[in-house]
Amino acid sequence: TIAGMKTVSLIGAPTDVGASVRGAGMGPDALRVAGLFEMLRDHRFNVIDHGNLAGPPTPWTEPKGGVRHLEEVVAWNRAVFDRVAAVLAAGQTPLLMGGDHCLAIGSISAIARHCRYAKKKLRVIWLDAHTDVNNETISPSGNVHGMPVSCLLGYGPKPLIGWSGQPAALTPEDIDFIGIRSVDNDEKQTIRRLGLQVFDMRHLDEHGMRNTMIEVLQDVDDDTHLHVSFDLDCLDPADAPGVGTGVRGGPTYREMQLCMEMIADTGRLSSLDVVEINPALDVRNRTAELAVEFIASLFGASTLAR
Ligand code: B3U
Ligand code: MN
Ligand code: MN
Repeated sequence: TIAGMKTVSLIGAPTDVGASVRGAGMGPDALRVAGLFEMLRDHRFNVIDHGNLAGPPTPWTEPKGGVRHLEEVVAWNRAVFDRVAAVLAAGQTPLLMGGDHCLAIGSISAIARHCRYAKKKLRVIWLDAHTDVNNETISPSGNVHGMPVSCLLGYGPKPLIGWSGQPAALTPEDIDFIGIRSVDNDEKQTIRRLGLQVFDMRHLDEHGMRNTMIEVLQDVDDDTHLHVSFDLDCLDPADAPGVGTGVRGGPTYREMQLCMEMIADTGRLSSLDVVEINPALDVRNRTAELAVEFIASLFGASTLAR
């Protein structure tokens, strides 16, 4: 189950401002249609749907200075930051419904600030096919959804840095990546330089999800705020076709369920991003429905749980 808190606050951020493929802005409603609210309520959480945040439309212009749509990315993340901060201050559990993954900058910056005041250790689990550790100097695309980790570590476009009140919201030890199978060449250097903990698909193949999660979760304790940033392209596109940048060879349905259940078992899950669902590319809302199944497990709904 989740850490001490019984009220889950759904926050919709309907934008594809950090992506290059249109459609992730429809993610929040896809999750609502897939029954996210009802699922959580049926599992006896108090749930508040805050509706959707407002922000600028996506201009679909070319990158400037290595970044696409910087001004609009800042505006959306500001809205996310403020709402996530308010939800945490009210003692509730924020569940950000994206939107593309650039929104993790606002979400995790607010969480990092909260953790500093609440004297909690922040641990982030990044479920993704990609490491999202590009920045404006190395990104091949200029899309900010490939840069949130870098920004949170303190390297990236100036207007996106330092929101947590510290130069960096996270240190490299605070974050573990799971399911990785697409990393750009310059990202590889950054990963090595910073010593990022990347559990790629090869690691999962060789060690299995169980051993991997034991390692990831070993130092989670009562003072830990566990945040999961769940990019649906972590899954195999055969299971989750509704994503903009799918990469084949992801964890199986069963492996991902186990991952979610083992996180749930810690009892420390305290916030969640669900991002990159693209209903324009989906098949009968399958990807949002799958997301709701995994979120159920993450919130403690294992087969035999009562
Ligand atoms: N690494 C590539 C591709 C990418 C990253 N995140 C997503 N796609 N969703 C980039 O553009 O940074
Ligand atoms: Mn991502
Ligand atoms: Mn991804």
